[in-house]
Amino acid sequence: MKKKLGEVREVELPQIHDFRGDLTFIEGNSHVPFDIKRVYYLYNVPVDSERGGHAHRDLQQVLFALSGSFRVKIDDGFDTTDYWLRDPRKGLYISQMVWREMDSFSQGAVCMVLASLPFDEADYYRDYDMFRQAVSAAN
Ligand code: T46
Repeated sequence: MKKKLGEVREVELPQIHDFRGDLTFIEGNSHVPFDIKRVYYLYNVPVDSERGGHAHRDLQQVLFALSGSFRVKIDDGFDTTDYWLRDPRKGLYISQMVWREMDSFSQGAVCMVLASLPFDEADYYRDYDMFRQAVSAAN
């Protein structure tokens, strides 16, 4: 039986709606399944840009489209799935050991990412074959 090392799932956040507009909030270890150690965001992204193209050894993240939309292509070493992020209340949780690529950014799209760890280049698999070898080694 195949042993997946990673997990991907959609996360839905609370929304407080009144006549002044909408408010959504995020609490670590509650709405996202980790302590939030870092927040970063992608903006001024050209519509033909391709980002990602890596996996992480330990890092967990949740991605949100705060504005606009984009596609996240997921590969856990066995299966591939495309997700579209376009609703600021709905995020995509991506655990360690999941390859992700992002494209099809709409004009003005803003991607906010909540991360479980500080930035560490050593945590990245930026070579797809090395990522696949690591998944195979665990099976
Ligand atoms: C991911 C997707 C969604 C830093 O110095 N600190 C940081 O916190 C980050 C995220 C990046 N950087 C540096 C590393 C590179 O020299 O910024 C440069 C661009 O990073 P990268 O090419 O990894 O950017 P993306 O958009 O391809 O990927 C990023 C995250 O790195 C990645 O974890 O899942 O956003």
